[in-house]
Amino acid sequence: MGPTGSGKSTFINAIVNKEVALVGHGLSTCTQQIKAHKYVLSQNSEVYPGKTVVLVDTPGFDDTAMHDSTRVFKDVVQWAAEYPKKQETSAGGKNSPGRITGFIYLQDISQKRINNRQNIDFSRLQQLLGEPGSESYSKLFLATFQWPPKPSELTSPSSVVDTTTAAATRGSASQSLIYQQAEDREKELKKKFWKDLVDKGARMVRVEDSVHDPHAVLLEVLRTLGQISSPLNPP
Ligand SMILES: Nc1nc2c(ncn2[C@@H]2O[C@H](COP(=O)(O)OP(=O)(O)OP(=O)(O)O)[C@@H](O)[C@H]2O)c(=O)[nH]1
Ligand SMILES: [Mg+2]
Repeated sequence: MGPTGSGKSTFINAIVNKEVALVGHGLSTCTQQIKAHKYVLSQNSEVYPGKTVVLVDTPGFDDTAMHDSTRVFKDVVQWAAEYPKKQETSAGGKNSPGRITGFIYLQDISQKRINNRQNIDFSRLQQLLGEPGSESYSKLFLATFQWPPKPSELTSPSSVVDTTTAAATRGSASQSLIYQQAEDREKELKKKFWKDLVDKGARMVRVEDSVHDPHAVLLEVLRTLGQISSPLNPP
């Protein structure tokens, strides 16, 4: 889940390593309907080898098609309840009742400001998850996405011998600044906008290709969820 354009569909494609979800490159919202994408973990996976995970792509909050977060939450809960019945009909088998095992909220870390609507969405997330102390919060992963590339090592000024090297140094200094600003925004999310959620048990996770790519994040989420016994039962 998350704001429109935060990269939800891209995130799913990166996990599955295939273009299963449609990614939008224009200004208008892309994903219009909730859609499940099944992903079978490899037999060598350290977490749940060979098991199938259902990744659910949702419309973005406050998108140009007017889905607000309350509506998306409601639709997802209803969708999850009905999903096993649909599987039963198509596969002819029996499935356990639907439940949402965990939420990943994606935040584009390159976004320069948190707007009022997003701030309201964070409060709505709390309404959805209920009282502090409930295990529900530990099933919420607040993931920052679209990180800038990690800056390469800066060349020391003494080694600057020509204009090409000087330009490269300036370039890498500005890369450094962009990266630093993203890290500062992450800190601000933690201390301010996501403080209540984090204090109540939600986990922050960085999705950064060079360090912690979407697949690694999925494994971390599954590992964590596996240690929590009760299902998430939003009101
Ligand atoms: N640079 C960069 N661009 C990204 C990244 N992830 C997504 N994008 C771009 O962001 C745009 C929106 O990506 P989507 O995956 O469609 O976003 P979404 O959250 O599914 O959007 P909606 O379906 O409208 O809610 C596309 O142009 C993507 O290529 C990333 O990690 N880095
Ligand atoms: Mg999408």
